[in-house]
This record gives sequence, structure tokens and C-alpha cells, in this order.
Amino acid sequence: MNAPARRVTALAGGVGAARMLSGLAAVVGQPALAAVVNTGDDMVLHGLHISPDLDTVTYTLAGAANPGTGWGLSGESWAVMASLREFEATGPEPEAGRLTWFNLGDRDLATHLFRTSRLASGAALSEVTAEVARRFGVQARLLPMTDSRVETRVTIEEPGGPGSFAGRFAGLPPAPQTPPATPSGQVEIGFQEYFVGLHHAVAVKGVRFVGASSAVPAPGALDAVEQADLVVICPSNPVVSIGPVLAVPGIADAVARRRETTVAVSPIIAGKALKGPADRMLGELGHEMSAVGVARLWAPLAAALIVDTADSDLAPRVEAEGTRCIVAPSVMSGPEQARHLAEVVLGAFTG
Ligand code: FO1
Repeated sequence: MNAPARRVTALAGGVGAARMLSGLAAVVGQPALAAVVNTGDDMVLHGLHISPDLDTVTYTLAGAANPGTGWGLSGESWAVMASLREFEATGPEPEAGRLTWFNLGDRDLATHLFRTSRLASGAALSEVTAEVARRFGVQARLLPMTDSRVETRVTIEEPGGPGSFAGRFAGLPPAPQTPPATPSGQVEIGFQEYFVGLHHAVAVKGVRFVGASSAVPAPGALDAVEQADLVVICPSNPVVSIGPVLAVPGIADAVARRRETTVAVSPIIAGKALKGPADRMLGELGHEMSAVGVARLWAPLAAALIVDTADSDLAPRVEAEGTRCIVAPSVMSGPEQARHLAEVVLGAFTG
């Protein structure tokens, strides 16, 4: 079924969203596609501004992403990381992994060096994102959710007891001046320290998006939402990938205003996330760890939710949340599966 070419705007996080975007691009073409991408995962590490979700989306649409991990570039070399490891043994507080806990391939580093130098010369993140997309031949319009700094930070139980976490991972700037008062034994850390540093193997007690309340949508982001024929909430982590995008003042309202042509894809299948901690996080933060929990979150924004065939029995409960339920295979194990899901997404309101 060839869906009519149309302007599609996606709210996107990392790997799951990138696959969804690839599938959509295969059907409507990259020029018809825009993505408003999460930057709450961004981090300054070793002085470099890293935008993981923007890079994952860019690399994937360019066909250049590492197929195994979904992030970083395929065919990478790791000479810089190997040299950095040499410093771990002789640097202050020698500890394996202290400097290399976040893996940066040699060619991926060029992206971070380029972005950092462009930002330092006063370019906006949205400008730099367009320049990186052009360098990788990506024609879809990739927009950060905002050009302001918004930082996702999570509160966890201190894994090694009170005070054990301080300064665990090197290369990071000092924490924001106003850490929230956390009960003793709990600590607030950056998203990547949680996700990569601790392999998200710790319960999340709270999440906040530092800077979101004073952020403004990136140039073009609201237009991309308002002028699209269809808005897609990608199968990304609802809390820490789509959450930050909706926390930028103006974006959630813009999506809600065109709820009738907004469709979401559940990232939770049979109670589990395909990748990452989305399922556990939903539960840890008091939401139902299921497609129904996702429907409850997205009902105000999307008139339809696509759930996997494994969850067809949940359709009545999804619809009870006020969202039409579309049951379709949602595991994008390859380009064909992603394209098929994209065709279901594009047909959500045209049948
Ligand atoms: N994810 C990991 O699990 N381990 C890593 O070492 C890692 C490095 C990395 C480098 C660049 C980049 O753009 C992404 C990277 N990611 C890594 C993924 C990153 O943590 C993303 O934020 C997650 O995929 C969540 O979106």
C-alpha cells in the first residue's frame, strides 16, 4: 500500500525512534519527514558537547549507524579510547573505566569536535544539527527540541551506600548548582551516568529536566508540529526520551491541539521494553508497565496508539483510556518490518 506522500513530524528519542524514522522515510521519503529530537540525554564529556539522540537519528537515517548497538558509527576504530585507557592507570585516582566509561569511536569523535567548536563560535544547536545532517547526506529535517540546555537528571539509591557515588565517572562538569534535596542514601546523577555508567541497573526514584521550564522550542519545531499532516510519537522511552521533548513549554500543547492526527507507537511490548529501561522506569515512577500505561500517558496527545500483536488482548483497556487502539507487529527487527510498521502508522487515520 503506497500511503499518500505527506508531511510527517515525529517526536523522537534514540534507537527505537531512529528505526521508526527509517521506516517512515522508506515510505514518504526523507524530504517529507521532520523529527523533533530529545536533547535531555546531551552531555558535556571531556569538554565535548555530545548529543546522543540527535546523532543516533542522523547516523541511522544516513545508513551509517552501528547496526549492533544502534548508536555510534558502523566500521568505527577506537584508537582514541585505547589511548585514553592508558591515562586511566597513571591519572589521578586510577580506576579502569573512569575516563572511558562512555565509548566514543574515532569518527564519532569528529562529530562531537565539530559540534563543540561550532557551539563555541556561537552557532545554535539547531544550526549545527542541520550542518551535521548535511555532512551525512540526511535530507529529513532534524530539529533539537530546543537550542537551550536541558539536562535529564535521575535520582537513584546510591549503589554503594551513602557518599559512594561522588565523582565516579570522570570527564563531566560539576553538577547543577541546585541539586534537589534527596533523602540520605539517594543521589541525583546525569542521565548518561545512569544509563551507560551504571548500565541503568539501579532503581530510579525521580527524574527531572533541568532547564526545561525556561527553554523555548528550537526554531521550526512548533511549525513542524503544527503544519504536519501527521505527527508520530515514536516508540521511545516515554519518561526520559519523549518526556523531555514534551517538557519544553509549547510543544505538548501544540501536539495536543492536533491530537486527532497524532498517532503514538507503544515502546512497551508484553510489558517489556525491547531495549533500555523504559519498562522498569515506568513501574519505578508509578505508571503501569504496559501498553495501557503508555496509552494513559499519551491519551491527551494522540488519538491512536499502535500496540504490538502480543498485546492485542489489551486493546479494550487501551481504548478505555480514550485512545483508538491499532494492533500491528511493532518489532522493527529489520528495514522491512520498520517499513511495514511505518505504513500502519501512516494509515492510522486514513485506513
Ligand atoms: N550507550 C551505551 O550503552 N554505551 C556507550 O558506551 C554509549 C556511547 C555512546 C556514544 C555516542 C552516542 O551518541 C551514544 C552512545 N550511547 C552509548 C547511547 C546513549 O547512551 C543514548 O543516550 C542511549 O541510547 C539512550 O538514548
